[in-house]
Amino acid sequence: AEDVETRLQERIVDGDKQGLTEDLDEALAKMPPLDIINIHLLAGMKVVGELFGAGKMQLPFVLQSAETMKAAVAYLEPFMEKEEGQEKGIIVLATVKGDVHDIGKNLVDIILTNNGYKVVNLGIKQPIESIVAAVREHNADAVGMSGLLVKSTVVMRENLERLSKDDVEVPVMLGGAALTRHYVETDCVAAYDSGRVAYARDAFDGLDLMQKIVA
Ligand code: B1M
Repeated sequence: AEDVETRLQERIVDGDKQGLTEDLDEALAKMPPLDIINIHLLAGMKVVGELFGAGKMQLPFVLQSAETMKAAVAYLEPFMEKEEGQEKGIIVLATVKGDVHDIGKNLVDIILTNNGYKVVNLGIKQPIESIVAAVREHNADAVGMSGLLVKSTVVMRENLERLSKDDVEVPVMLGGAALTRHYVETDCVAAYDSGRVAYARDAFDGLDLMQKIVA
């Protein structure tokens, strides 16, 4: 197909890893790795979400798209600029209980890590107990919760209630496609009276918040 940008987007939609690295190399000659991810690969994931939501794509194919996305991100990661020097702060990051979506969370991990933060990435389907334990163990400066399902937005609010109950005061950032800024700034803020909670629209927003939290 046409230009490399279009081909990459199509690879995500089709879940096609054959020749992926060659296309990524070609794209790397034209633009920075984060642009490849944020503009072209995510455009493909958006199409996948639309097709799946409309019943035009079955789950196993969505999974193949996700695996292609992960392979591409893993390939691009070493090409990203890394800030050297002192560790700027520690964040515990997790996809919440009941939710397996982790591509967005892992992008947040990469961007924070490359910008000098230590990320304790707990993985997917994490109950609040594990998050609290990790905060204590690592003496974390912040918690990041991710989740893409509508029901995860409820889990996040419940998690915040639990943090309040346990007198955890660490700042929290929330991200994921089903969240809205309004929900975070009303319901979630109300649920977390012992600490601060903020909404991150994307991974860069997350970096911005982290910079403010540990400033
Ligand atoms: Co699922 N899925 N999925 N899925 N999936 C969605 C989320 C869905 C919207 C698709 C649709 O219907 N159109 C829908 C949710 C519906 C809803 O709740 N309203 C859905 C569904 C229904 C499901 C299942 C229930 C399907 C089923 O089993 N019948 C099931 C859920 C299982 C479970 O969790 N218990 C399921 C499974 C899967 C796969 C396993 C096949 C796969 C995930 C693979 C993986 O992650 N390892 C998958 C995928 C790939 C998607 C879509 C197509 C793409 C998600 C994605 O990776 N996007 C998705 C459609 C969509 O989102 N529109 C969909 C790219 C990623 C970079 O974006 O994670 O949003 P995102 O991250 C963004 C921001 O949100 C933000 O930064 C990133 C960009 O910089 N961000 C943060 C995210 N977390 C952050 C945390 C932060 C800060 C920013 O700080 C802490």
